[in-house]
Amino acid sequence: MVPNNSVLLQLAAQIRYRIVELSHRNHITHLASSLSCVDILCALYFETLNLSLENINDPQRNRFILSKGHAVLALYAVLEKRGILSADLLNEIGTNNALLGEHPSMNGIAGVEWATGSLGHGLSAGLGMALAAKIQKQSYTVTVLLSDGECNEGSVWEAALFAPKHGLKNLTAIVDYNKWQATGRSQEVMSLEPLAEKWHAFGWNVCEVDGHDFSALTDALNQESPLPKAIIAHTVKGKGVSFMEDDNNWHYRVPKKDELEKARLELLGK
Ligand SMILES: Cc1ncc(C[n+]2csc(CCOP(=O)(O)OP(=O)(O)O)c2C)c(N)n1
Repeated sequence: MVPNNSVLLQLAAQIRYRIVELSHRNHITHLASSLSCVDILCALYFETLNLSLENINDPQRNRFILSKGHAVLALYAVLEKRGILSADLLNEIGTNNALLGEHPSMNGIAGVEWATGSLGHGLSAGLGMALAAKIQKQSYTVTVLLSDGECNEGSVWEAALFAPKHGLKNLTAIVDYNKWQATGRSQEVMSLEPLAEKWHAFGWNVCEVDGHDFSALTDALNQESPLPKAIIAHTVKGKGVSFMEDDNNWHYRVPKKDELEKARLELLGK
């Protein structure tokens, strides 16, 4: 059953707290990058992708690639909430000899389709999968989540050229457009605007949404199109924790004990 918006809000808050807690506990960075895309991942994993423990290794499953691999905490926390990844494994993330590292790696982990972290490669990997599905007449879809800074990479635009040429209507690219990169505002580091027009000019079906609005995200994800789809999701880096929102220091900082407590109060109300 698809959860309603208030249930999704609750799930997203719990997932955000789990991310903050893991960052504090195991000193995992890129916290704000993870918080930015939680609502997008919730819309995907709780509403549209139809992925569960039962079908996660099914050859017909829909594929998802977190191309902005540094936001690994968000992916793993959602997989955990979905019952696909165990809490024990996740608790060890980033520690010595742990199976889970600070970027997604397949390593036999169900739910990770591609090792990412070196920005700019996820879309090409995803379109290869989408092309394979088309050639083999399979009906699965492929969704790739990119960051805005990642769109500085030429390889993203090579992939953007390729997908419409091959009519990959089973491919969706989502850009988590939080307007920040590692070292500053995206607009100042490398202006992407007009971003939607660029994807449109490359031949994609484009829509822009509030990346924290579940209904808008779900509508965009469910839209049928004869073209590959690009969803420009406007987001806030650090979303959900007031003192992290739109503060790029949280790209690298990890929360101290008192900051964890503050975040818990805000997210869980206790
Ligand atoms: C090819 C490559 N170059 C550099 C990095 C180091 N790096 C990690 S995150 C990041 C940029 C973060 O900004 P953005 O990609 O927009 O993602 P956000 O964290 O804002 O969601 C960079 C340059 C990388 N992971 N891969």
